[in-house]
Amino acid sequence: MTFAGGAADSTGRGSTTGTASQSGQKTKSLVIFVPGVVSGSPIYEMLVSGVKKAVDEKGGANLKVVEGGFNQAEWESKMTSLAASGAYDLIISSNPAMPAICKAVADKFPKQQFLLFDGQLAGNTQIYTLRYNQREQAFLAGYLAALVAKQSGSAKKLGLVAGQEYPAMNEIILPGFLQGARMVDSGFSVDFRVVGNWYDAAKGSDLAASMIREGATVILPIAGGANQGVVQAAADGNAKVVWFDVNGYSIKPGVVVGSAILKQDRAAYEKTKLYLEGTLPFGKAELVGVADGYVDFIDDDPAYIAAVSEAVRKQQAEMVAQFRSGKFSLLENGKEIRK
Ligand code: RBF
Repeated sequence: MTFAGGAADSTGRGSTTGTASQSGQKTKSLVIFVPGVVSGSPIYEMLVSGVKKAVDEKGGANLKVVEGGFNQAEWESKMTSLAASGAYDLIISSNPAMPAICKAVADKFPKQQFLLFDGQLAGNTQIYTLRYNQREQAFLAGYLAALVAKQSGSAKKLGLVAGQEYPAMNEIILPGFLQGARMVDSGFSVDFRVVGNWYDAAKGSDLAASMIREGATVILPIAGGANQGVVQAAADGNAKVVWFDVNGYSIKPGVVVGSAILKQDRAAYEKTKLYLEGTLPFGKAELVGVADGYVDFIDDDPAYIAAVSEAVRKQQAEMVAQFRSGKFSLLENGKEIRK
């Protein structure tokens, strides 16, 4: 008999109705492979906290977190080592590059299962993926950014600082940001610049400062640890920032004027829980957006209310309400759907 040690906790004395031990299932071992580092990348922080919450709540499972670091050339071999060890029932990860890497590893290790977020691969029975409608997320960021820029009376120019170029950035996020801005005024353009990694705050700051000199008034940083540099340059240059993925208002109140978020913590919690319950639909690729409750714009934070005029907040709220109710939605290719 296998002892389901993971189900025990400090209060586990006496008559707890442990699920894993009683059903005779073995303790599950889970590992989160972070493609980068956790610190400075909220999308990874949410991944870890959501998975941890599910594991703590369900019991009967072990969890390890492994940071893959910033050398992307090493990710596949590191992932291969995790699978080859045979130590983990489930490998969890997140970013658009992971499905292809995990598919290659899955082919070599047919028993290894994967739970992947922020990426897409359908039809592989070892892999489940969930990604977010980032056209909607970026649209809401762009709409607010343009409202703020327009109200300030400055040039119709926004900025986007990305860690690197990748298909979701070039084909979904950047065009979505521009689409949102142009819904406010068709004269808007976006100055797009790339740091070249996900950590260099000095480079992020230089790029943002240069954009600001050339007329950009509101900047969207999507560059992990380099985002801090963008915020500093905006504060120094009297520009504004729209945050992505999590609530960023407290990072620099008055400078951060919007937060277009993903609920990756919620998704990671829910899908890990399904896995532990034995009902995660491997082979499926899901896409979730604002109306599903996984993408949103935070408009009730006191720092947002303090930083942004009532007129702008009202217009933004009307747009957000349409997305939340499902009256207005966007396909990832930008097609507008009105119900
Ligand atoms: N986003 C981060 O915040 N930190 C990272 O270290 C990071 N690394 C990435 C590496 C690759 C290869 C790709 C394609 C994307 C990466 N992203 C990273 C972006 C992330 O997947 C997502 O697009 C953004 O967080 C916006 O939601």
